[in-house]
Amino acid sequence: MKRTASIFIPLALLLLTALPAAADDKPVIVPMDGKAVTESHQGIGKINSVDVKAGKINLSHGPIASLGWMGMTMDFDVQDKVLLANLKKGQKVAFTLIEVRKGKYVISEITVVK
Ligand SMILES: [Cu+2]
Repeated sequence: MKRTASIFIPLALLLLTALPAAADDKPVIVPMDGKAVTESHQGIGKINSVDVKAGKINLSHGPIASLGWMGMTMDFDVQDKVLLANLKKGQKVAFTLIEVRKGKYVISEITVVK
């Protein structure tokens, strides 16, 4: 009796956990249109100015192939002003851009490189 029960309890638990999991599979599927995935782009640049209050940084950046951008000097908004806390004019940086709305790219990550 004891032996039988010890086999059936794990089996019953397996069934109980497996069934709801199978039912939940559908909503978890990642849509194929890619909207659930945030595409990001990598760039390298040199800092011309930093405005922590405004959350802006001016960079002279190299080409960003994944966006079809040539190298240029421009202002970027940052996703979080905290990203600018320790950055200074003249530093070389590696940064990541994400598209927050159509055609609007902001810096989501930025680190000083040597
Ligand atoms: Cu640019």
